Amino acid sequence: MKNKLSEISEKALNELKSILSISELEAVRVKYLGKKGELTSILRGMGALSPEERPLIGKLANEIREDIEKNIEKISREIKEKEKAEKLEREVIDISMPGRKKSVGKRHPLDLTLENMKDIFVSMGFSIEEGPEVELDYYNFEALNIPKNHPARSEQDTFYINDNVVLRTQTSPVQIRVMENQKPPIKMISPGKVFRSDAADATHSPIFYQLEGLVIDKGITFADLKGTLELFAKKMYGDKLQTKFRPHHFPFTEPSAEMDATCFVCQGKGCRVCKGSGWIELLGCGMVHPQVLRNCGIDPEIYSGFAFGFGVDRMVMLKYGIDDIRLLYESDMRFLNQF
Ligand code: 2U9
Repeated sequence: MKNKLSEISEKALNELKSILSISELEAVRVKYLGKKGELTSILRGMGALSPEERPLIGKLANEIREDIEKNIEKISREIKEKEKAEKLEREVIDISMPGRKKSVGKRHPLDLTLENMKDIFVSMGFSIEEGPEVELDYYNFEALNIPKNHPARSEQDTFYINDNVVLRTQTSPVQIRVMENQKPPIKMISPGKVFRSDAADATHSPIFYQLEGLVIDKGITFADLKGTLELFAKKMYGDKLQTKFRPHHFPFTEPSAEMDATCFVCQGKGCRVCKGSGWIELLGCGMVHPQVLRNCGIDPEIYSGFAFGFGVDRMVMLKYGIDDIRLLYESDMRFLNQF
């Protein structure tokens, strides 16, 4: 029995020397010290020993068990420490490596320009009004003096939802809704998205931005229109800017005009942006047509007013020298990162 125990002890300690992993270590523990392990079986068979032999063999068996357990514990610690060191080695940080660049969001040039324009109009006492982008044909056309079969309808390729509902082709329906709901004096702008079923090219996009304005009160004249729009242009592009008005035609204003301003790039000398003319077309405008006032329940014998409209995309393109409107809607970071 004694010899058997020494044999087991020697065999176990020998096996433990070549152990490399915790799972191998556990297998050795089970093999010798587990419920059905070799040492455990010996201890179970001790009943057959003589009463003199039993305590001696028992003591020896316990010593061997403790010895094997201590060895297992020691090897387990060593393996765990080795694994930890290897893990740390793998996790070494190369502090000389260049960091990852954080990409920070940018304001879109359309948004920057819109904010700039809105700030100026608010400083001049205008309120900002909004309305639906899906609009009744009545508000988008009829109320603005553009009946069915009017040539202006075919000029504006419209997205029709059905016979009575369209995607608004201008922000003017917002002004109609305000006039229906508010009594003059009215002094408002309506910035927003508009839609036209144009094929996209360098100067056309099916979505673009307009900023329109409306002023209605007693005694409003074309002089108010000129003064207001010239002041706006000077606040936007600088005091030296000059303006001129050319006659034009819109169904919703009479008389109508377009306002040009001296080129803000070359101050009127002539350059690439103004195509050598020294002038840039900034906006359309006019005195609100009496029929449009009547359509909204405002008596044109008592009230008069002026209206104007900017293409905001055009403002952005002129300001930054952008020659293709599609760049404003493609969300290409190589383009957007320049602002
Ligand atoms: C009401 C009455 C009159 C709005 C106006 C323009 C002139 C104009 C263009 C600018 C460039 C459209 O985006 S664009 O192509 N707009 O020239 N807009 S007067 O007149 C109104 C609006 C509402 C009730």
